[in-house]
Amino acid sequence: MEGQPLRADYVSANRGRVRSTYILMCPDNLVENELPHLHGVVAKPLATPRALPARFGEYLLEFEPGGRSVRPVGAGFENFLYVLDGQARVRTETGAHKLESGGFVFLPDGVEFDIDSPGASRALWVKRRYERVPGVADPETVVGHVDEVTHIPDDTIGGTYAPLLPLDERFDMAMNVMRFDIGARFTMVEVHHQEHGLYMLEGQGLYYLGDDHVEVAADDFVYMAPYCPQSFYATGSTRASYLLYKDINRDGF
Ligand code: UGY
Ligand code: MN
Repeated sequence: MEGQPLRADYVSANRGRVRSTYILMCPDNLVENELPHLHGVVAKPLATPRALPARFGEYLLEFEPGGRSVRPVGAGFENFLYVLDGQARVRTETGAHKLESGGFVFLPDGVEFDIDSPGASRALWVKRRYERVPGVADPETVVGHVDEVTHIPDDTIGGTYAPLLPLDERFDMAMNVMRFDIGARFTMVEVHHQEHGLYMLEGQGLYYLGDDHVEVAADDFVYMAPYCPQSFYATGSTRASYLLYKDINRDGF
């Protein structure tokens, strides 16, 4: 009507999606939560078993300066922490680890931890119940940095993948950093029985998920259910990379 301003605020800019085989969550979609014993820490759940059939949890933790656990956390799970920016300190009964951006630690089932952040920082926390197999030993603690692991070229993804954890059968989860030069793309559409939690670390791209082509960019998260068709095409003007959770070395029963 004449004289009335357009109500542009009615137009949704939402990119988030929930489909039967995947979920896309973008920074604007994330809701602030609190987790027990973490003070001065905003927790943004990315994946939990409430999402489709997810068998793992993944959280974005945003630490205020001095944010910390006030008693050990992680009981009953194996836990993986990856620092996105800033610095976090992780302590267990047997060790203390200072993690800078790109630093990570894997703690096997039975190892609880304390965490604190001297300044503002962000970290990803991935947890799952360990699937113990008779005759297979438990995995050990792993500490490292993304710049110190081997980035292996892989024709099927058109980029490189860097396993942050050993791929041997003691481990039932993989955490890989996948990197793609501009224009790189998968040479196949994967369909597999494992699930993924994918956190975009940098760059952007077009993800084929289920029956859709979806644009993704830094700080987006994608949950892919088992059997979700998937392939990636790096479309930005800088390198794209993501941190990928995958369940491995178990039969899915
Ligand atoms: O290992 C993988 O399944 C990996 N190539 N998948 C992915 O990046 N979507
Ligand atoms: Mn895959």
